[in-house]
Amino acid sequence: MTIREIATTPFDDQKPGTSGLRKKVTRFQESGYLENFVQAIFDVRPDLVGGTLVIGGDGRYFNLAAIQIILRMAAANGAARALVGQNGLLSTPAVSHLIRKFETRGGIVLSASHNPGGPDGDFGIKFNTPNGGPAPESVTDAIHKRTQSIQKYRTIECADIDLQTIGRQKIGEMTVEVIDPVADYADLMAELFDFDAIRNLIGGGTFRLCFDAMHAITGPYATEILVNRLGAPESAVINATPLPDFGGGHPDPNLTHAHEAVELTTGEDGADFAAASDGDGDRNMILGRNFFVTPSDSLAVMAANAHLIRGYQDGISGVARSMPTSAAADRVAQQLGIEAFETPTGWKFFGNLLDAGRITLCGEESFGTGSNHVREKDGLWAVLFWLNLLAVRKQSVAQIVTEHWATFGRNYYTRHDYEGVDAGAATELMNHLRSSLPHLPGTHDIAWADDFAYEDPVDGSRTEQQGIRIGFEDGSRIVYRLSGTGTVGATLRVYLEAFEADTGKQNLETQTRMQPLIELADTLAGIRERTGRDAPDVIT
Ligand code: VG1
Ligand code: CO
Repeated sequence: MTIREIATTPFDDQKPGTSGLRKKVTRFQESGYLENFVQAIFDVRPDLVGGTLVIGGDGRYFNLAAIQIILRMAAANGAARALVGQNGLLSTPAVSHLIRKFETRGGIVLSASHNPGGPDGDFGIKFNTPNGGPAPESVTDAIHKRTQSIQKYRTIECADIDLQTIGRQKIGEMTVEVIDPVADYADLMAELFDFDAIRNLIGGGTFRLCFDAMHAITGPYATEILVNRLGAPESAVINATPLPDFGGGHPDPNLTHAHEAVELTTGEDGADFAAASDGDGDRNMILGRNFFVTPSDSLAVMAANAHLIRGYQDGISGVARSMPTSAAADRVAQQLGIEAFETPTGWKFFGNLLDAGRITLCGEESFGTGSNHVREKDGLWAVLFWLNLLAVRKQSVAQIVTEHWATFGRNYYTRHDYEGVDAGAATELMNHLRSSLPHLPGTHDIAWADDFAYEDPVDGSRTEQQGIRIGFEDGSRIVYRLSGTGTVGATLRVYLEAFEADTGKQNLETQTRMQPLIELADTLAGIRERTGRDAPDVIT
């Protein structure tokens, strides 16, 4: 087989965002677009020559075509071996686990996560480093820089690899191993959690659970783990077949998009437990009967109860949360006498802390929780953690969370998203806030205000302009930032948090409780006026 060098010219929009490069499928289908980015990865990671690479994606439209292109390029660039999920499927946490388990030189994840799929939807690509985690900014910056001057990419002429059959094939000198996407991951879960206890809980005949895979990657994983290994009825996993367009849905596990799970838990005879995950399987939403656990609370509850779970029974070293995530986990860390970290949005910022053993658990308000078992957030891991906890504590989801609030106080929390707003108007809004920072303290009971910057305590790297934070005298907080994962216009995220220690006031409806802060968020930033929007598109 002949290796070919194809002349190409740079694209000016290949800067990775919060989690890899995400664009419309149609952009990725342009000749050379995917190839340039992939070649840039090989150009800045010379250790991939002679090494093994994990490759897989969430099954969305263009996944299979992209994998064939990447396999040819990997062979042409001298990789020795590629591990590929059967049918091109691998969840993001499973990729992370495989990189670590087989000590590969990295992995390529094909996903645009919760963004809609299909020919008119979104696609994405991300490189993960040998620790299993998303590449840090030093690496994504290098890849981006390389895309700006790229002149050729390498590929090989050969027939498509058969991705349906498990086993070994060859492209030139490179071995392609098509592997079971689920088995290794399911084994890891069985090590961390008490499957016997969970089986007793969900196989007892009275406990009712539902997992919504949203026609995305977690279907096969949930079926193997919850049904085959833990004895849940097959009907407990809904929308279990991954589809290239996610059945036309929006695979985002929140109260708006995962409404089926919400409805199943609503009412007096609602299910005891329901959960959902996103396109690539790294997010989770946890629900009890008539009860929604905010992701920020979920992290805090996990930290407070980790010692009850087999994989964490020796205690946790520390906990980290992304900056916009509520401070609920910080209160737990304080009581446990462990370190708490506040990082910029995006899982890549947890990697160093996990590698250094400074933290065991970490999470984001955006329905992401995880631990040192991999270097990505992990949707099914969170579901199993909760099921294990319910089995051990023999209480309902609502009881566990309300007891948690009684002990630590409640951080009321909500996020308001304004999607697809005019990019110029969004930038002006942020600039206006940035310039008003020095004048804010002293007005509206504001105690402090800043533009969040993070200095990584492990490698000393500094990341600036990560969101405007406004803190109030009573501990409340408003955060504004622009999304780094969207593909159309700008998305403004407004994060609101208020602390309540009084148990008598911990059961109010969140939006009602937060109304004064919501109003003030608009007054300070001029959201309605600047975006022309009367209300947010999504409230979580
Ligand atoms: C969003 C979330 C962020 C998360 C990122 C990737 O980013 O807010 O917390 O890490 O998505 O998650 P942004 O920049 O749009 O706010 V996933 O499941 O899309 O890989
Ligand atoms: Co995701």
